Amino acid sequence: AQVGCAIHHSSLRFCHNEVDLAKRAANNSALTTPTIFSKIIDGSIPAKIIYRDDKCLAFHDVSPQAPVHFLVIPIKPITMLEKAEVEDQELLGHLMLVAKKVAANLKLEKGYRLVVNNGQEGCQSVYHLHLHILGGRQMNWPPG
Ligand code: TR5
Repeated sequence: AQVGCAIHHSSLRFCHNEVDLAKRAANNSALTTPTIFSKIIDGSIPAKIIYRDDKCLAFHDVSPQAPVHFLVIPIKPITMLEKAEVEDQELLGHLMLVAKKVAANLKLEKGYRLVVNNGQEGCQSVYHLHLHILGGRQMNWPPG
């Protein structure tokens, strides 16, 4: 990735190294608080939103890794799975049920994959909890 590659939409096309992005995010709180996802929630940055309710939002990933790649995020700014609490149990379940509903709406009848990247070694680059839903092609295992 480029030196000085910030985590925002316009740089993404020049910054393809996800591991490098994750390292930068973990080591630079200025890039992570508040995140780009807060701005998608408040509408100040556009996204292709496909589902919204009072607890969460789903939108297409700007850098899709499969024919269908969308994210489901809570409105509540939980930074990462590791920081979720027992009080978030219902919300976490809700995110998965929304993922399934949106996947069905997008006709992913043959299957799909859910991913949660947690922290630097999990390759997390945006510190607002999100589920990745990938589909529309055969997935492989193990992931990289
Ligand atoms: O690496 P993790 O698991 O943290 O995933 C973050 C995901 O957010 C990546 O798949 C990015 O491609 C995605 N992303 C990043 C931005 C963005 C986005 N998806 C939709 N819209 C986005 N905007 C406007 N800006 C981003 N920086």
